[in-house]
Amino acid sequence: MEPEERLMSKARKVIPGVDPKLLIKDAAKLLPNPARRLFLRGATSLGAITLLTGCDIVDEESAAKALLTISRFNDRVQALLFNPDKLAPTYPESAITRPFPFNGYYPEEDAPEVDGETYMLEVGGLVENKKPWTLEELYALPQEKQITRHVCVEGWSAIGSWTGTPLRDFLKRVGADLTAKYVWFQCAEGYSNTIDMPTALHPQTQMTFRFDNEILPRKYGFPMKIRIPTKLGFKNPKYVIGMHVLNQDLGGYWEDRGYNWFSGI
Ligand SMILES: Nc1nc2c(c(=O)[nH]1)N[C@H]1C(S)=C(S)[C@@H](COP(=O)(O)O)O[C@H]1N2
Ligand SMILES: [Mo]
Repeated sequence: MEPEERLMSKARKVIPGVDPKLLIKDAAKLLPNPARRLFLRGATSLGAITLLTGCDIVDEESAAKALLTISRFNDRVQALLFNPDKLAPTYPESAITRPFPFNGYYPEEDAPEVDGETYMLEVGGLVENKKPWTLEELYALPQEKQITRHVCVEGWSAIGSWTGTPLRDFLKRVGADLTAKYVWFQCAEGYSNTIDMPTALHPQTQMTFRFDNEILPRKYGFPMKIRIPTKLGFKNPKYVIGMHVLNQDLGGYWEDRGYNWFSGI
């Protein structure tokens, strides 16, 4: 199904009294500057919004379509603005949020229980060495710690401590084609997501094995998650069982449900 169709099939009823112009302006506020400023300056009338998004906003459906256009505009602009060398802020130990929130598309007690003894990380796609990795082999990789902020679109953020091996070192080690466009992650419970190669190669993008100096607990993604401090929470897959280097965008759980793809912060 195309994202448009997905969105349309999920579109709610028209809410009486909701001003489509305000709705679009709220969405545009999520754009990074200077795109936000440019967009808001142009979007001063409904006529201008129609021109910018190509949609005549008459009901919830056309508003959703316009939002998708803004989201894609957002993706393009953010991909252009993404600086592969710019680091996300780091924090002292004292800033760590305790307890750190759990989030998933299900309650915490339904989080997958992965058996570390039999776990194998599958590595596929455009890589020279497709040998699967045991947890013991992964734990033997060089590791570093980062204390960074996790931002979730659902409206919370928290500072955590994650330890693991830089994803770019792992990709080089397995002979990944670093000119490929994407890395797609598969998770134990069916979650998945795709990141672009510049993000995969960002120095702070990490294959994480420990949280707060302890073995990564079940709720935070045991045995391995991908920590990306330059991306929103949903772009940080937990319970990762497969990693595939691809030139094709396979999307992901939330990406397929209309969240904007790039989702940088
Ligand atoms: N496998 C998997 N990874 C996932 C999710 C999920 O439901 N399943 N939720 C995402 C979302 S929306 C957020 S905010 C973070 C939450 O991570 P945390 O539980 O460590 O706070 O995980 C992300 N990665
Ligand atoms: Mo999230």
